[in-house]
Amino acid sequence: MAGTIETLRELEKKVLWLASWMIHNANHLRENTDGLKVGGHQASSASLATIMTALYFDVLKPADRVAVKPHASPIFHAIQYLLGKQTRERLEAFRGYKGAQSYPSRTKDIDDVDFSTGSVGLGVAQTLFSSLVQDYVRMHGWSLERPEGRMIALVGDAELDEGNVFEAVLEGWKQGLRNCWWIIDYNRQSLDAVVREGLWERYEQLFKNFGWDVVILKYGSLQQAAFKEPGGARLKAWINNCPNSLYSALVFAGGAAWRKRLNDEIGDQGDVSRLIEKRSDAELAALMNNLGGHDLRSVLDALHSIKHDKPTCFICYTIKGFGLPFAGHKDNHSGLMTPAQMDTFRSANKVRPGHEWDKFEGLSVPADRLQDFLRRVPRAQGGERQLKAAHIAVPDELAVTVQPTMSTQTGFGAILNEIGRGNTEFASRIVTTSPDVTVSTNLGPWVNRRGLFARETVADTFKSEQIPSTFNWEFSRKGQHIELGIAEANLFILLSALGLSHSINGVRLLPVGTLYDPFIARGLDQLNYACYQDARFMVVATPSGITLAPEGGAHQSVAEPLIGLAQDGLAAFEPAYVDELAVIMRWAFAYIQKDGDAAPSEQNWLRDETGGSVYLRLSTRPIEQIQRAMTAELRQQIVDGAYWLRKPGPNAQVVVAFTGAIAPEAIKAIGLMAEDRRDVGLLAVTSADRLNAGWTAAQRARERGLVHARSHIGRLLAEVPAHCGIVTVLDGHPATLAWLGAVNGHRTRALGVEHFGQTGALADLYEHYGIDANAIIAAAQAIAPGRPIRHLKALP
Ligand SMILES: Cc1ncc(C[n+]2csc(CCOP(=O)(O)OP(=O)(O)O)c2C)c(N)n1
Ligand SMILES: [Mg+2]
Repeated sequence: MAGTIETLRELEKKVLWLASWMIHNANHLRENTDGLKVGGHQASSASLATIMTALYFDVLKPADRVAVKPHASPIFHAIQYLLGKQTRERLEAFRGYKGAQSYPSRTKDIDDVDFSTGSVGLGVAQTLFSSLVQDYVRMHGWSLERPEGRMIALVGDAELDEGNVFEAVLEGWKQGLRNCWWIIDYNRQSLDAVVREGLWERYEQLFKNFGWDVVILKYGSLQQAAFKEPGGARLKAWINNCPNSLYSALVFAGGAAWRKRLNDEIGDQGDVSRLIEKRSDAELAALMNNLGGHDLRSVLDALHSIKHDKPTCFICYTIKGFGLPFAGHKDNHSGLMTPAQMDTFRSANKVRPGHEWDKFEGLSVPADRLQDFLRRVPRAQGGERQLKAAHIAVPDELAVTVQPTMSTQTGFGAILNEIGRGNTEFASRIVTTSPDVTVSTNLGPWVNRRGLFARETVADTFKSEQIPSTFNWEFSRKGQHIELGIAEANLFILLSALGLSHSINGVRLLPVGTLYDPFIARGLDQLNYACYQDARFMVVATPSGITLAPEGGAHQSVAEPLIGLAQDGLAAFEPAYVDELAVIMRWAFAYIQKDGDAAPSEQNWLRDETGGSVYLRLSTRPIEQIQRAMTAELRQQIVDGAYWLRKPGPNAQVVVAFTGAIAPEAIKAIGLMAEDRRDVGLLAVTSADRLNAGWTAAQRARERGLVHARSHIGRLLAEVPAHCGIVTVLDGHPATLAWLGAVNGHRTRALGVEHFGQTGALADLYEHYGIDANAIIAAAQAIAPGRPIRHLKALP
């Protein structure tokens, strides 16, 4: 152990050096072609150098997974470099094109990032939900041959201001969280300033209230030894009473300032004066800076002391910028060492000019011993960290009985209910979840069949008391629905965790989450985060739009179709008919399992080989269904994003393109127009997102020389005469479809909802927002004047 700690101390120094140098190189040495500040966080990184050294080189086991505080990314990359997982080229290109990423990224970095971080607070919650998912997987009998891992977050103290962290803590308590460690870098500084006094006490109480073990690492071993000296108790009391701001300021000011302050305040009290006086300025500063989170021995002891699987929060006192010239300064968040300061730091680290990137330069332990040590590091023994899991076969068709009139939301419930009947591998891998809207999003029949998941079996009291209920609410380890409290942020982080199970646990799950469409906005950053780290899931948003008429403006969603269009990693669909939905869901279950980096090819505009997550925007509006045979061609078109419900003829003056629940209005409008106009076309758009992606991809491909590249929408609109106008309409923002006019230069009028909704009957609202049949006809008249239309009423 003595040899180990000595080696770890050397590595701790090296990690801080490399991280600081990486940032320095990016800002001061690398060519700057655009005049932008490159940035990087030397102070935030320094704050975690000791703790991350202890973790990565000693404590972590291969099955443990870590979310690193985003702005400690340089420390992470430096550690991975020493472990041979990161290249010097990428460190030199830190924050540059194809360089190590500013914040650890599962998809953009090459060095074994377990969880991406960046938007503070999200990686923290991700570890909690990943731990729940690990339990889910194991209790279903999968992955038992692999050891359980601890899900660990390195948390900046200001990250705990993010509400989503506490939403997660509450949910974790409900679900019996285990194997989760949150290590708080308690440097008492945020970006702007020094944080409030006494936060640690709030955290301690809070975490204990939720069943966590709390370990406080306040004093380093130098301090602990000093407290045992005569006068030590007085010094300890002074430290405990010192306000955060003053402590930070004195850390920055250094040994002489410490001496003056301590002498002024407690210096005439006998023993303690001697304790102070017998130390030089440098020794006194070292003593006062020796907080628990920078004392390798204390950190190792604390981390190794945990033998249970209770969730554990470590509050580690640290100094932001520890060991660097701006340590403790409240303005140090984006502080960078000057070249002169870096020179001094270089000499202190015994690094010769020209040898800055050398792994073992300036260390007192011989290189071969260090190399040997690094080879044996426990975490590095596990092989590939991003695991692979076999694909689960999806049936060729998802069965559903299409009623003459039904809504897509009812269709969704019916499709899952049918899947739930079967005793298939496919059905067993589906896991559903919902933030307290299980019943109202129509997951009830599925849950009745497959049960709720919990570590402890809980019978449905209503059932045992023989009180009739539509729903069987029984919890067991075999259940396949995870019921969440009303926190949409938690829904998306849970989907993120479930959707990474193939990579984290080596077990593929097929996650389906449901919520009301407007509340996507409530968890939007979490959804974006899940997509950013390439988690795979289906999110079913229902009900949606002003079609949810009597519910009013607070429950109606307007902007979400644009989110669907713009969100990367998420293929968005809004089917009108249930048979379309069945096709899309079948496709989606396969799409969320795809992996690979297929380059675009003539056959592959949409880059389907890469896969992604899927968003379905559904409706509660029952509409008349079309009884039709589903051909292979129609199936493909539904998935590609659009098909002709009625092809425009050669004399067509107008085409109506619609999406979703507004279908009956579009059909009615073209029926009425047909009395006066010939050959009116009707385009059913099932996915504005996929159509748009295909269109831009095909253009890009043509510009790169693939001259035959044609997008699906390009082919469909090639059949529309040039003089023809297009009216687009949906129950959401009109910009979602407005771009259709740009495909072949057709004159276009885009109808949709631009303002907050309100209560009303459907007809009232469709008329008010200008998306009813009459508004469609008026728009057609305006862009493709023909003979006056008989049925046109005055618009409101
Ligand atoms: C959601 C979000 N809001 C704001 C930021 C910008 N930001 C980055 S770090 C930071 C302060 C973090 O302080 P703390 O967590 O205490 O870490 P420290 O720098 O002290 O180590 C802020 C506000 C962010 N990354 N994410
Ligand atoms: Mg902080």
